[in-house]
Amino acid sequence: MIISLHPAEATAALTQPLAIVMPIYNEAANIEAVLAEWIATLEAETVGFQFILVNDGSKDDTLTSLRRIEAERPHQVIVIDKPNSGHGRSCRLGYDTAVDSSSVEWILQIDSDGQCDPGYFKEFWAKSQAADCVFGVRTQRDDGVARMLTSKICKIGATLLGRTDMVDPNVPYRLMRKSVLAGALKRVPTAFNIHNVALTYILKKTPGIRWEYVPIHFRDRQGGSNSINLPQVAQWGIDMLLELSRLR
Ligand SMILES: Nc1nc2c(ncn2[C@@H]2O[C@H](COP(=O)(O)OP(=O)(O)OP(=O)(O)O)[C@@H](O)[C@H]2O)c(=O)[nH]1
Ligand SMILES: [Mg+2]
Repeated sequence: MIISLHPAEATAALTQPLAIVMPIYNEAANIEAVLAEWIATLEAETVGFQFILVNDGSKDDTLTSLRRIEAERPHQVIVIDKPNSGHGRSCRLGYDTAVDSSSVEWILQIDSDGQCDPGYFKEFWAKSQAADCVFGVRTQRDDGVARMLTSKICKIGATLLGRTDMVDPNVPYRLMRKSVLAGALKRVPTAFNIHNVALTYILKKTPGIRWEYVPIHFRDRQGGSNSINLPQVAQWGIDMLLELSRLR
């Protein structure tokens, strides 16, 4: 049977130690290839995994693709279908779903457009054995100067407000131990928009967390088109600063 689960049902369906949270919006051109690439990589590791695929109100055929993959791999893929609320809130829904599961020990967040190369996962996983957070650092990027500048501005803003180096605060390639993620989520209001930056901010300011980083080559999106424009990026920057200034 093919169903799109509610978060509580998705939590109940999680049975593996590694939950992979993917926010997905209009990625019909990418999603099957991206998942095939990631599943091939993860199956070569010894860890049991399940994807939490958060369809963020896609207007293209993404949901049809997701349902097909879910039907083929019901033990590896869980789909949550919901109206559009943006990358941050979609990640948050995935995180909340994962941390409520007793089987989950680790949460990996990656994007769904193929920018996150699964070739780095082995290094993330190896580093996680002695760490609580393993975050990517986008040292090489194929997605253009505007994206690089946006990330730099994000880093400077978060670092100045937090008075600690936030490294690559918005990186969408991050592996977090459930216990530390659950603690950080309690301090980030669900109504926030830019959840990943807020989470980095809280995690970096929490004493005792063991950090590791993996330098990554961030690819260009593997298909489909960019749906982000300058006014939207400016609005996110404002949201981010307002939200970070509210965190304690
Ligand atoms: N643009 C956008 N992406 C979303 C949304 N909800 C979830 N996503 C997903 O969030 C990830 C990041 O969005 P992208 O559009 O790739 O943003 P980006 O990486 O800054 O830009 P490009 O890859 O250059 O298009 C993708 O995996 C999207 O599928 C949303 O409301 N808008
Ligand atoms: Mg992208």
